Amino acid sequence: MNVLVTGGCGFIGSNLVRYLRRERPDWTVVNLDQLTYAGNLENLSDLEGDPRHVFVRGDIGNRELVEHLMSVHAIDTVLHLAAESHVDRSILGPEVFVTTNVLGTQRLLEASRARGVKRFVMVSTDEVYGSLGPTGAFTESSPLKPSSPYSASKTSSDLVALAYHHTFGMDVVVTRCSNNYGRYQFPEKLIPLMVVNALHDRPLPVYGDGANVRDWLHVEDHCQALLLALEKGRAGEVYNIGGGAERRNIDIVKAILGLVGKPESLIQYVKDRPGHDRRYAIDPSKIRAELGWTPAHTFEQGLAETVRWYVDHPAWWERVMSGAYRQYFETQYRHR
Ligand code: NAD
Ligand code: TDX
Repeated sequence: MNVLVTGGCGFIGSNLVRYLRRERPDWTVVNLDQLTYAGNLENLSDLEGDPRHVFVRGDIGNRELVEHLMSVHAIDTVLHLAAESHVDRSILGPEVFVTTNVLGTQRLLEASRARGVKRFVMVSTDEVYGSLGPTGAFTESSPLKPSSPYSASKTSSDLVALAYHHTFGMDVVVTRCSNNYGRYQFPEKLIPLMVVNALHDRPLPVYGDGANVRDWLHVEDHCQALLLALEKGRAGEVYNIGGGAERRNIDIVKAILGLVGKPESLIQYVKDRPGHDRRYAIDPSKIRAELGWTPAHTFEQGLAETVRWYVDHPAWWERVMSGAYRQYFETQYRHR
């Protein structure tokens, strides 16, 4: 098998590339990534010299490039993760979210259709369903009501992917997962941001009253679910993936402070995120019943391990936050 993973230098993508190399050692993984601020080849430095991991720097929206690499590497399957992924950034500047997430995805689908790929897995998000009240959970048939420019762009790409199945008969599987956490997450997202700020004795900015709830999924459990969706999912189907760990933001922030031994006086309540979704919760019955998926990590253990990883790897987050590694990489490219 020759698999194209898009966004393989980002948080989930790099964990997924490593997971695939470990679990399916005879597959070749071609990793197409533009290396935006969120993508770092350093996330995969342990795979340097691995002949079955091929990195290509480029834009999913560059049809010529995508068709060329699909043909050169005889790609038969696509796992599509590349996206602009941060809600707050989509509020500051929505345009690139539509360009990458919607148009980029459509172009990648078109190239995949032309190539006749056997399966296209579209990694979507639970944010397509919008916000929940205090009870209930999203099922695959919950109405789609995205709130932010980010989630609206993901909903559009999710629906375009399903349209390629319904209209053109392409083999597409859509997954909608909850909030991931784990190693190599860029420190703009809640958990790594709070760890890094706490380690620097900087204020921890909690939006609104801190009582917004997210359903947390360990990135390795997510990778396992994606491989199952790829190998056993049914074409044209949507699968929700959730960790079954609903937590209030403020409780996570306090747990992180406890783990790094810093005082709660670092917590600073700040102005709420505009349009902030109150609660997400996932009903993962379908993927459990059909694909036999169950998460292996408990949240408390996974959080403690993740926090420990950030504490032990300051050089990683200092470099990715300063863009130092990307600048080095770009210099290397210019000289070639
Ligand atoms: P990330 O921001 O860490 O990584 C995104 C990657 O995509 C980066 O490596 C970036 O360089 C690359 N990229 C961006 N634009 C590109 C383009 N035009 N062409 C090629 N590559 C490009 O994101 P993540 O958190 O790893 O999320 C991966 C996917 O999972 C996204 O589609 C996201 O919407 C989805 N998702 C994430 C979460 C989460 O909690 N992180 C939850 C649900 C769904
Ligand atoms: O500084 C902060 N303070 C704060 O209170 C940040 C960065 C976040 N928050 C809150 C907002 C959310 O309620 O924490 C919660 C989690 O925020 P994010 O880490 O930004 O994630 P979220 O907005 O929930 O979106 C994430 O999950 C769904 C990913 O970023 C998306 O890519 C994914 O689709």
